[in-house]
Amino acid sequence: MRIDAIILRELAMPLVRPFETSFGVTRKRRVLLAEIQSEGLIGWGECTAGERPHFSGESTESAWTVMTQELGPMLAAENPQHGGDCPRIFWRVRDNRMAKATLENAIWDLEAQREGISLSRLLGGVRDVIPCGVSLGIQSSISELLAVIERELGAGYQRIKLKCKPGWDVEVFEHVRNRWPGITLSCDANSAYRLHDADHIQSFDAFDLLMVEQPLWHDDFYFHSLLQKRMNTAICLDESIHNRRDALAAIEMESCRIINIKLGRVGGFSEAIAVHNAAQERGIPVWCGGMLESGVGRSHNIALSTLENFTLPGDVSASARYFAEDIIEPEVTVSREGEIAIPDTPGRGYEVRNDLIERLTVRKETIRAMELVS
Ligand code: OSB
Ligand code: MG
Repeated sequence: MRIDAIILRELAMPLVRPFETSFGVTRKRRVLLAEIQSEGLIGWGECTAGERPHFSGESTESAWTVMTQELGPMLAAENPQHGGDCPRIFWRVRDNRMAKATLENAIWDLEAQREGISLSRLLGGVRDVIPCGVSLGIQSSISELLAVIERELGAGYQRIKLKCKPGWDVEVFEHVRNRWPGITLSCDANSAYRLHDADHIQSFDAFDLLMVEQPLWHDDFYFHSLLQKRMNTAICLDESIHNRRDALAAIEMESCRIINIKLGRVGGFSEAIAVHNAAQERGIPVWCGGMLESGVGRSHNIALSTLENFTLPGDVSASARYFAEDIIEPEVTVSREGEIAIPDTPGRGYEVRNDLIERLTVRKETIRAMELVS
């Protein structure tokens, strides 16, 4: 594929409601989009970095810099045939996986369009609908949270994930379980606990949770393996898993029994598929995480979730839960059964709304080929 232009934009997109995790509150997304033009086709990618480097070391600003100064010029100088060529093109740049995924995923989108097949099919997907869950932020009160859960269950979502932290955990689980004894429930600590909390985390076993996501350090396998040995509830790793090797190490050490796969966190579709396959071969189920994406990133998550071993409901939900207006058409909707239907048109299967994207753009840069690769 000849790369004719790479256009990078930053969009300002307020969330319809704030999203609070153990590491902070997000009110307004700074969404980075890559538009790659190639031989009359356009592929789109979205950067999942947070506004601040609090989930991982990447941020909107760092990803912008790495894409405009390093990855964009490298890619523009190449002639990739497949999305899967990108890791080789980007090999000199260490880390910065969310920045890499932005560009790689746009190439996969282009490849699917060129082949005239859906992105799901190109990836090897096997589902025509995917099961959906929701991730619910920390609320101002338990009664507020119960009202939110009631609304999401009413909408059909198959699994409720509660963000938790010390002081917003067992009491919350108790209220939720008393009200809804049978629902599929999980929690996500985003690394809010330490080893001295081990007894406390173990007490989560009383609430029949599907999993406890990333209770300890963001970069740990070993202490999670000690904790997993003490718990009946499955641990799920999110932040710790950056690639296939990490997944193999975590599975080998029994640090987790479930893996959350996020495209940005692992650097794009190639590595996401590799993590998926490694987990599948070892009997470890996976699900697709979310990073408050706009419709572009959401459509990538939807396609990824069609792979065979994505057997658990993901954090992939309706556009309207996040944004008053999404930048894709149609926006993502979820059925009363809590499922998203997979589009089978070429590429991602959702049109981008160019007029709205233009209106939301606060910064734009066209990237040219690197002239001197040292
Ligand atoms: O840990 O899964 C997480 C959002 C931002 C950063 C990290 C996480 C999340 C979510 C929200 O849980 C998932 C979503 O609804 O997009
Ligand atoms: Mg998580």
